[in-house]
Amino acid sequence: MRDTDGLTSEATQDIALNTPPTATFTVSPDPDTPLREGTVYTFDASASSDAEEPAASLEVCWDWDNNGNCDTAYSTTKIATHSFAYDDGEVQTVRLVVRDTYGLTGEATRDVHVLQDLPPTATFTFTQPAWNQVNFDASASTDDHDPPATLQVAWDYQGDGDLDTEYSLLKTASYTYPHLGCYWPTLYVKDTFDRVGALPRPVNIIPPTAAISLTGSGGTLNSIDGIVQVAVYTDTVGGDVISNGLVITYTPWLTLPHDIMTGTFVYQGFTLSAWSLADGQPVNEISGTYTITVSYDYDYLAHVLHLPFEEELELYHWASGTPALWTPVDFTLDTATDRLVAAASSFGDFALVMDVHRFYLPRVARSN
Ligand SMILES: [Ca+2]
Ligand SMILES: [Ca+2]
Ligand SMILES: [Ca+2]
Ligand SMILES: [Ca+2]
Repeated sequence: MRDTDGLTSEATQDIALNTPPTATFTVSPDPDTPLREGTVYTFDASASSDAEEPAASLEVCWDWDNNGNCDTAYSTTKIATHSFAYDDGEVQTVRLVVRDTYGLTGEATRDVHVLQDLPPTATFTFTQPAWNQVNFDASASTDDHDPPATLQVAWDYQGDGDLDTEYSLLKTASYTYPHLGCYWPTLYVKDTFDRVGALPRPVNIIPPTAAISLTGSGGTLNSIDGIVQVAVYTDTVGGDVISNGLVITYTPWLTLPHDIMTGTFVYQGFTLSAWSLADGQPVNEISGTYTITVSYDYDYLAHVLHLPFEEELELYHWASGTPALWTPVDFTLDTATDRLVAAASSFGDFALVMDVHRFYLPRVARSN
């Protein structure tokens, strides 16, 4: 200061000047090298500094998406981890905020490059060493990042949406189906990022065609998974044969796919060609009208297989000729005794058909 006389005086005072911290951080692994989404990065702000105070007293917060709002609370802990989703961007910017004890802040940002991680491509083959046994092999499944050996697989054998196995590195499985039908077993493949790819494939669980040739005078036929009961009867009046008939009982029925009758299951094609009556005379050599009665197991079909089947029953007879045809045979359904009764004027190949494909397929979204 200087007064009007030119005299001066001086004084000094310490002014506390505070400066913002210097923010800096490292990222591991290298954020400039694109890595699959989900990779866990370690962020280390330990090298941040301040002119007035030690680093230990500085607080940091992390703004993972650089939207101006910290996603972590301020903390003196300088190390944090975070991972990124590809959906949020191929390049994502992380912002560090460093705060000194006076509340001044410094900031730094780094870009992290992210690669998409797709679900595995599920694929499998299968073999059927027996008609109801299926061996599955998913080893050809692949992933965009993980080698096949690290992929885990699980199986839904029916395609009903419920997994029947745990996830496992083992790529093969085997299953024996308790019931015939067309199933959509579904493979689920999971990569190390827990992304899951799935594939359903249709599998027909159908017994092989049983050769049904009614020969001899016995009353039973051995078939693939059951016994067909056959009975023959003859009505006579005054020693003359007036009526011949067969009763066929099969529980449960076999099924066989029939190319000619597309879209249906054929239950027990049976041949009535060489049955002998008690007197030794072959049935098919007796002229006239024959009664064919087929008994069905209502409880099994309706309550075990849950088939509303009775209205779907059809009886066909194979008519040779050019072209040979399956022709429908009229019949009467006796729901009281669970029998189907038809009259035929000739023997040959018959097929009992249930148009049940609409009901019996498992609940599954068809891929076509
Ligand atoms: Ca400071
Ligand atoms: Ca944020
Ligand atoms: Ca993947
Ligand atoms: Ca299942």
